[in-house]
Amino acid sequence: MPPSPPAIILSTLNARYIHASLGLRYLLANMARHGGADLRAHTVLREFTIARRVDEVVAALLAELGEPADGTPQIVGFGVYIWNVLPTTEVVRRLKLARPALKIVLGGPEVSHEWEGQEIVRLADYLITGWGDVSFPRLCRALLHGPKPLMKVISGEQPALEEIELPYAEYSTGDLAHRLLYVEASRGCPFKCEFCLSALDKTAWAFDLERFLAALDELHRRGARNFKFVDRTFNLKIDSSLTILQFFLDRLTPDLFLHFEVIPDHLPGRLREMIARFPPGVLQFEVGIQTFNPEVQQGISRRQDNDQTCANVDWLVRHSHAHLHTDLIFGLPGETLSSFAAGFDRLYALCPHEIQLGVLKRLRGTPLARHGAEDGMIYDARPPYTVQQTPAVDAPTVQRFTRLARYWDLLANSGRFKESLAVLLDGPSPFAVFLALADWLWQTTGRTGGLTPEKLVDCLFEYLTAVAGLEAESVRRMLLADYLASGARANPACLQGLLKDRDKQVKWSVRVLAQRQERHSNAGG
Ligand code: B12
Ligand code: SF4
Repeated sequence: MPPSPPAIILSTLNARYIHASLGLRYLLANMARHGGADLRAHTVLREFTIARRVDEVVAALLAELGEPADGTPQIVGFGVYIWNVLPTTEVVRRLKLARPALKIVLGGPEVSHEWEGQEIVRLADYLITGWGDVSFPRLCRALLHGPKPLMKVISGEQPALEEIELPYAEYSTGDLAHRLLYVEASRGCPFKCEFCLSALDKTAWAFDLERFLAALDELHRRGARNFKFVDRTFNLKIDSSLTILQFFLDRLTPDLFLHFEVIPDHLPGRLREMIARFPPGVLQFEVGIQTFNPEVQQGISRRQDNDQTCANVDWLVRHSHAHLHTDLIFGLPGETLSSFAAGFDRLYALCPHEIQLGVLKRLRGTPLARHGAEDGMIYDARPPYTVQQTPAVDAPTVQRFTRLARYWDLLANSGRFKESLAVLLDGPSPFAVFLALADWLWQTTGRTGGLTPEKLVDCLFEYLTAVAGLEAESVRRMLLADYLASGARANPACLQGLLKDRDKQVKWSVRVLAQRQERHSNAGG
């Protein structure tokens, strides 16, 4: 007998394969407790990526649904996010055309707010806004066994966290081996930054630590070594942060990797001591700074002690082995190009490992909506709703910055041009220098995509010699060291001849690297 088709499919289009959906695993893990054992047995999880063609997603789902016995209802639940709402809308449209009786249930942050008028909501049968852990199983139970739900839009129940089953057993062996494992010690955030969806949360709710760590222990026992915490503020309750870090310190191995999002101005001594105990390569912190401009911070209700922030970033860079990703947002209400530049320069001086440059987005439901068109804030109407212009920054400047951010990723955040950029950006305003380089790159190449590492080497050579006026031979040596250290092995035009005897060059670059690392560790005290 062929296996009977599932009654319920949980599906989503992830940003990339490496990102496994934690939200859907919560729903799956709670099917038995809040829907009934029979429901769990008839539910499957099917993830795709946004790179997959819509017709292939539809075909895969239809094949999975098979031909149900007469009258048996089937349900597909979609997790809808800013990165997948457009293709998911098409998937839903085609599924409903192919199988009108299919019940489509939506959930996720993109359809939890301002859902009125959204095409995907119009096409679907049901929408659960907010948390779906308990409400989705209950809705499925009602759809399969009655009574028929009265409302199309259901406000997701937000139970005490003890009533939610943890989802970690739903990570498969394949997930453990190949994907980022998202984990969550707490939900929500007590802060109110207006551009952020978490500003809508009343507070942060913490899962019982003992229960959470037991689940992590089980994951670790199954071989998981790569954990990405989705907690909005990992360093909110220091006792919990310490317990979690100690848990990993007790299981320290060279392949362990931990990612946390932290607020920048809260790093008390005992947390510093704990962080300092981790060797290189284990900790990665995402440090949201967003802006150093106090007026802008006030305008978006973001509380942040800038001096404390700088002191903490400086301490982390100098005294810990944590890898720091710091974030800045361009286009916040009241931020000008020059005030942003001042913030960038202040951050750059602290030498974080990466500065991630984002452009403001007006996420559905966020309080940022109060800074609207009547105040001169213009956003793209399509996802991801990026700001187009503000009273302080005109549209060409936003586009100019967007190009700069792309070049910054290629040249700085890629880590491919460490030596060369350090020399170029050494001066009173690294931002101004990089902006000039970005403008030149745009004028010269006319594109921000499809630039190979070799093309970038040649562009930088031309810029550093012809525009910045640096001496050609020393520029060549710097670029060569960077190029070899990056591991690339093709043939940029400006390095012709120098790459002939590769073995010799590789040894030379290893020596340069060793000297550089020595310099870094000395600088780190
Ligand atoms: C992991 C993550 C990512 C991953 C992608 C993950 C993936 N699966 O592909 C990466 C790092 C790529 C990413 C990128 C971005 N992200 Co992101 N990301 C997150 C993060 C940190 C965790 C998501 C998560 O697992 N949460 C935990 C689970 C339990 O919550 P949940 O997913 O919301 O699921 C619950 C409910 O939504 C609901 N639910 C979910 N699915 C379903 C399905 C059904 C049927 C039902 C009924 C209910 C339901 O029930 C779940 C349990 O209660 C969240 C912040 C956060 N802590 O939530 C931001 C978040 C989702 N991201 C956000 C944003 C804005 C972005 C970016 C645009 C940021 C940027 N670069 O500017 C990019 C876009 C990427 C792109 N390619 O375009 C916003 C989302 C806004 C939105 N409307 O979707 C969030 C909420 C952060 C914020 N600022 O507030 N992100
Ligand atoms: S930006 Fe960070 S601190 Fe501010 S509300 Fe969002 S999660 Fe909380």
